[in-house]
Amino acid sequence: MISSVVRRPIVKYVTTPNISEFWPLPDHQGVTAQVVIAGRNMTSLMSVWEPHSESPIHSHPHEQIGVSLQGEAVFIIDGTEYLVKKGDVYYVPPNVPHGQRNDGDEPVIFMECFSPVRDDLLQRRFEQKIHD
Ligand code: NI
Repeated sequence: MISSVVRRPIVKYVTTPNISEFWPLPDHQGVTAQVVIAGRNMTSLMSVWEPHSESPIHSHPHEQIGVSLQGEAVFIIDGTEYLVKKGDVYYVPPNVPHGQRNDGDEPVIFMECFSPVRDDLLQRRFEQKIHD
């Protein structure tokens, strides 16, 4: 039997990121972020990487797919470095060690999606396994 119950959406359908709501991403240097949309099965994050900022090498069970909206950065994925330029799209498989850094003099902006939901980021935390 098909339910006629319409489930209430848990997010707005359309939203505009507000730069004033960005918060520092723990364990990162020079990175601020905002959860743009919290979906049922995925989390969308926008992040701003100041010049010479970087993340730790870390891993998480979530798939991570993103695009550079501005600037270029180096991704280290499973030990290999990749240059991600404006408009480039990247994919990080689950549980693969990775990190990012901005070697340039311009801020970099990423829009990313994680699946499943990043509960830690919804609570403004960063609780991934950090690798030496
Ligand atoms: Ni990650």
